[in-house]
Amino acid sequence: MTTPAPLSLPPFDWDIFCCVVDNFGDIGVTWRLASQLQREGRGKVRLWVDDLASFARICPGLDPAQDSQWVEGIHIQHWHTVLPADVIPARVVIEAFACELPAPFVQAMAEQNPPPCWINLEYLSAEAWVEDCHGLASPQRVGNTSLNKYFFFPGFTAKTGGLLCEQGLITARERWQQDEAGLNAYWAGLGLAPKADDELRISLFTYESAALRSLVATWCQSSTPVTLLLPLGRSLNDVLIGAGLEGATADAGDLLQAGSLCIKLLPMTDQAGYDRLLWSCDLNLVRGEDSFVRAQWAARPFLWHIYPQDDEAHIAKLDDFLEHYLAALPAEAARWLRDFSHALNHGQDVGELWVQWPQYATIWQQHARAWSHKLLADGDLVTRLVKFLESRI
Ligand code: TRH
Repeated sequence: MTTPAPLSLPPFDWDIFCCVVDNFGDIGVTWRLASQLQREGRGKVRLWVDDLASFARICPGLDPAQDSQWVEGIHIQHWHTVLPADVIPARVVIEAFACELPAPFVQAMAEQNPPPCWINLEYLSAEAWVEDCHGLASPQRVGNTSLNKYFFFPGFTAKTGGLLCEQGLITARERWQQDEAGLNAYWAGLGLAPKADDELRISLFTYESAALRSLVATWCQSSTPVTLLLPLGRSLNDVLIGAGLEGATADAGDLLQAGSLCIKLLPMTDQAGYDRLLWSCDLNLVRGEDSFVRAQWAARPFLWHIYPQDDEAHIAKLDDFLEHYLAALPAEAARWLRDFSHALNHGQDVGELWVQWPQYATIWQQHARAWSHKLLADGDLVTRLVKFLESRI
């Protein structure tokens, strides 16, 4: 899958710069964007990444030891302080999440005629001010000239940049979720029996939270079987404590049992593999930005463990999202889900809330499907981005 970079590079249409702040979200979003642009024939893409080791965790085809390489038709460039000689900027330059572009690269942009369109792709947020700032230009002084940098905000409404969703994803999901034999084969591939009628399968990819301990403990006491699909990572310790398995050896592939709860430990896979996990489960607990978006495309109930910020800024962001997400639900179900989301994100005991799952599961399932459909009504992020660029270039 990985091929060494040829000596001379083609002209690029897109340069995307990604600085991995922590975890996998920054690279997760930029890799999805790069892949979609490439696959949908939007031109040649070069992705600059400062941390190839993190990238390789979600992209097994990548060799972190190589400075530059082609993966799935995209040129991956390890982003060092020193740029490769004679680098020519692409027609569109995207700095992800306000990562600062290297000064010599910006200089090279200013020397192009016409200069590239410069986009700052921002973090996803449902806050109201995003609509006012989406698409705004910020003039940047470069030597004797000035370049406009445009703010592009993903979001949940028509006045924002929308959400990343590649063409054909929803059709693929529908096919997957309706293919019972295929699902059974998928579970068998993970070493699991077909899902029983009364069983719940739940994926969990969150940060550390004491709330997980109470949730897992409740699942252990459940009157019906629960299978937890757990990619190894930051949630593991709380899950083990909740299940009373603290200190147990826990390796990818292991199957642990605690009362009614069966825990299947999974290795991290590529992003397509993670999508399939989300599509296959009855409920997904997700986090950050990209897994949060993908859970919405899974059209299944999900709980969002938002990326924690200082001074609780994330709770206001959670509420702004819930304002949209819960709007179409009956008041009682919406209240329950809001309480559940808050308790999860405040690290509180969620056992009592979980007990009400059977009461709200069906309406939540229907809502998840309608929500996924509604989100795409005004087009996906790449469609909106291309339209935006056409109006600027
Ligand atoms: O990993 P995250 O917590 O990432 C982030 C970063 O911390 C970032 O700095 C922060 O600002 C942002 O969250 C909000 O969560 P996220 O965004 O869900 O990214 C996880 C990525 O990992 C996503 O692209 C899905 C991918 N993934 C796989 O590809 N395979 C897997 O097996 C799993 C579990 C995840």
